[in-house]
Amino acid sequence: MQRRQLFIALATAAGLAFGGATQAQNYKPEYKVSTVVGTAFPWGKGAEIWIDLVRQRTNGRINMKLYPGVSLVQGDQTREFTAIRQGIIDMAIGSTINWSPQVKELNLFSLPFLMPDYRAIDALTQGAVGKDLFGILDKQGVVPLAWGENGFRELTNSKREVRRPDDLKGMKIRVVGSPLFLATFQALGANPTQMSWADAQPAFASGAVDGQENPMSIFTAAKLHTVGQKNVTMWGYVADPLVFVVNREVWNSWTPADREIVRQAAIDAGKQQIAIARKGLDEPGQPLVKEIEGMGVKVTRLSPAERNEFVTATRRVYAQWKGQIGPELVSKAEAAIAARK
Ligand code: X2X
Repeated sequence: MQRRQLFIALATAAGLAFGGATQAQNYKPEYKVSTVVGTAFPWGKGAEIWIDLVRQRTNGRINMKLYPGVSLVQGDQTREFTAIRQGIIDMAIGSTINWSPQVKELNLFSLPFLMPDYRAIDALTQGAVGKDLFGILDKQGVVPLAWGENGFRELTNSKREVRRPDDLKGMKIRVVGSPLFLATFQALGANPTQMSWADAQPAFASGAVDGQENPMSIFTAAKLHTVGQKNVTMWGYVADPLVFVVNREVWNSWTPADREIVRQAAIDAGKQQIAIARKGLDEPGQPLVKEIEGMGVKVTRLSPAERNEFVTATRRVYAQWKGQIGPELVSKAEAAIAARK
């Protein structure tokens, strides 16, 4: 090596080392990751996978820490999205339901009986509609990276078997998030009440509310059968995807290479998380449902005609909210679902 070349090589190495050090100085010692539920749930497991992948792939440059129970916003999950924008939260895996008060288009997934099966969810999140929604989130000031899944939300209660809308009459049902949930349950003749997840569990235990709707993986991990929820109706009326996001300023503070690592880790974690969320539900015989029946829970499966009564009872709410969400986006979603493989 000639002296000049040697000099360049040394200067480059020093520059890299120096650059690395400056870079690391801009990095925070810890990045706060918000979720509603912890690692006993598929949702929290997804966060754990993301955190571990990022730590490994950045050699610890990006150190994420999980704050479950939306503790960074005192348990008020409908304030999570605003807190991410403000930088109170650095990173999050959030449910579309919880962010829908700020991002009205996310109500799409809460339109009653829009998505008949898992392939319908995929047709939206993995297709053009998913891209549109990421564009909307981006415009609202957060950086969306990947999709995950909470799941199809089934109806549970402590009172009686629910087979028809009539069975819901006067039942006090806990819901979260946007007014669309209130409208849906009012249309069904129930008495919905909005409440955070933190407040809901004691309310089931005390009998202050009769019922709720959540994915079966939440039901089992939270042991809702031990707080009186002895009746389950498998109606799959809505499903909430999860979204992996980063606060915009935090994102901009990272090197392009590290951004790519965090994005790819979110995509990988999201895929694994969705598989965990569907475990026992998207396979023949639905072993998770059998497990729940084994806990002394009455599980009701609706015939197509029975399910249709719930669909009919909520059609007006669907039509009204299609207008509020954006008729174009909803029509695009309907077409993607109709064309699903
Ligand atoms: O509060 C709920 O029902 C939960 C845990 O499913 C969400 O955060 C949407």
